Amino acid sequence: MTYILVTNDDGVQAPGILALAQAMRTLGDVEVIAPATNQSSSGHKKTLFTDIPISTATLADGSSATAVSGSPADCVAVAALGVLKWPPKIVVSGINRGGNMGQDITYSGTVTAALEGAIFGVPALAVSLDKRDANTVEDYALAAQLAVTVARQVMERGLPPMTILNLNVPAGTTTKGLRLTRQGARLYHDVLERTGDVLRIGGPEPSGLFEQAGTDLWAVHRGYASLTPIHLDMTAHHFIADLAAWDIGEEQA
Ligand SMILES: [Mn+2]
Repeated sequence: MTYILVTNDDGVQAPGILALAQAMRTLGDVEVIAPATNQSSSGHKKTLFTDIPISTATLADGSSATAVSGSPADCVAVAALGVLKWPPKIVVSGINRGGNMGQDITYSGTVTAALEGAIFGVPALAVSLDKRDANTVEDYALAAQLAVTVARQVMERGLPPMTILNLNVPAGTTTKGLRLTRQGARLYHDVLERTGDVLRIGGPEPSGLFEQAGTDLWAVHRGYASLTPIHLDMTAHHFIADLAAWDIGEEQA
């Protein structure tokens, strides 16, 4: 039987992971391994040389899961290193409460858990719902359905090395369809709040450059689901020629 690993960053008891796990069961056997608590915005954190407690959790539908007191990437790493059967056919991460578009993907534990799957050589899909107040399993129904459609193709076709897919779904019960997109540009509006020696980063929700056609933010802003292929090679190829002209003692080949 095909085996699917499901994780997230909102925590093992979040409604989005339950919706995702239930949907993925239509494609194969599902194991859920996820952070014990909300690890949103934890980035690609990996816990090394530090204890990582695990426990068994029961989801709201009575199914069991593994709860990890670590980061989303830790969940995938410990699964790969022997906690669970390995490899799965696919790692699916989400469904995140809130979109992960533009530069969000570097902060997102949802996306970085998928990237960890790619590092361990398994095709991976990150799924996010562009709705910050999605608090019921029903809120995630459409995103879960789209995740099944994309995951089925990934399982049939595979993905290139070090490549994941990033699926973002607009709020609501329908979309205008699916767009293949490139990573767009978020605009953050962070505000530093200070109480004596205690700092807090707050402020309004981020926005983005919604008019850049063909981007993730452009598509979701217009009611389309967005699918972006993401690569772990972050080299700025367009800057290499200019950088070569710097006076930094580079050895010529
Ligand atoms: Mn999250």
